[in-house]
Amino acid sequence: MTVKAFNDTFLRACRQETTDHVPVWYMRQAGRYQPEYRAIRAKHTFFEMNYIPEVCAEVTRLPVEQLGVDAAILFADIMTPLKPIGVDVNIESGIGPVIANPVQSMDDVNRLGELDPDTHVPYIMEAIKILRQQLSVPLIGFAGAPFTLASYIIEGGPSKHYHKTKAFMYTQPQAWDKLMEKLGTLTINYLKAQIAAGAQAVQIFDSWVGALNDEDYRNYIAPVMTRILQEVKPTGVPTIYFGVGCGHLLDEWNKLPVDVLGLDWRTTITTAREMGITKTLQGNLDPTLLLAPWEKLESKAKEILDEGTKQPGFIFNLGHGVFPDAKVETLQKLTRFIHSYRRDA
Ligand code: 1CP
Repeated sequence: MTVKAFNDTFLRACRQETTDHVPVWYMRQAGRYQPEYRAIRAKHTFFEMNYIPEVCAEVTRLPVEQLGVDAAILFADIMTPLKPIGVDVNIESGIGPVIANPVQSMDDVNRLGELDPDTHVPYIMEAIKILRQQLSVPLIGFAGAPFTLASYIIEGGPSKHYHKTKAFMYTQPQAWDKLMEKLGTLTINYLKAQIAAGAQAVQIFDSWVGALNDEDYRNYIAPVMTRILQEVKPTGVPTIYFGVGCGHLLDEWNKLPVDVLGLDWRTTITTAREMGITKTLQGNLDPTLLLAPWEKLESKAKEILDEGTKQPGFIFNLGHGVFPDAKVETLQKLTRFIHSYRRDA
């Protein structure tokens, strides 16, 4: 086996260094759109794929080998570290996380345990170690952010309006604070353990925090996010923060001690920069465009590249995860297009 030279383009972009091509990876780059994934998934439950480090590593590598992306993201779920602390969660096909014992009160919050990554999720650390031996691109570790984790724990599963979550926040502020403190500590411990095992960057998914207005974000969420990011900072590993529909929160996000902000397609790269965002930006092609005719997809991708490359520190990604009905060939073609793009060319 020939060992490929390590491609550090993604890490250089995180640090706002110049790169010879625009680095790209895709949220949900491992998943149901891949026939190989579906074949492995047919033999295992979602969490079994997590528990067997060789399977986890294989699924993580699949899109790197198949698409040629510039980073790998560990195959797990934001719910993975919640199971060991007493959240009875299962990942159901076509739905997502479903929780049998949703949190409704302070007593429920008090019952949640503490995560000790080395004893509770040793398989994740093992998968990271295996991957570091095998990959020639950086490995991104990840965690869910407290609000987004709380939304599943309180709603009991996926939600549209997060009204139980927000009602909990407004009506039981002490229990909410305790929940944020516990989930904050869990996130810190989990990310630090992934970094110690070899993760070279970490992304914190706050997918659903856009349900809050900026004042509520400032009061209820910014303190716990600041604490998490400050704790991770001394590791020197780049941090990425992502959420859907969060354009109205960008001023708050810009104050966080984070390196990279992930945008969805509702906010253009130019708008974010005009708002004064100086951090590396990651994004932001609408994943639905993967289903559009190639010319439409290509022209939007070019527009994003033209905007992104106006200054160093840009990582191409989708504005949210790949849908199961996307085609592998489309993502391959898009990746080649991004890699061949040169500004002024
Ligand atoms: O390549 C990768 O990105 C795979 C690793 C990965 C990641 C980073 C998975 C596997 N899930 C996640 C993060 C995750 N999980 C997020 C944050 C990103 C996002 O917003 O999409 C969220 C919100 C979840 C929760 C979750 N897990 C959902 C969404 C449900 C909802 O509220 O709409 C779903 C469908 C899952 C299950 C899941 N996780 C991952 C995969 C491949 C799947 C599909 C599971 C299957 O095969 O049945």
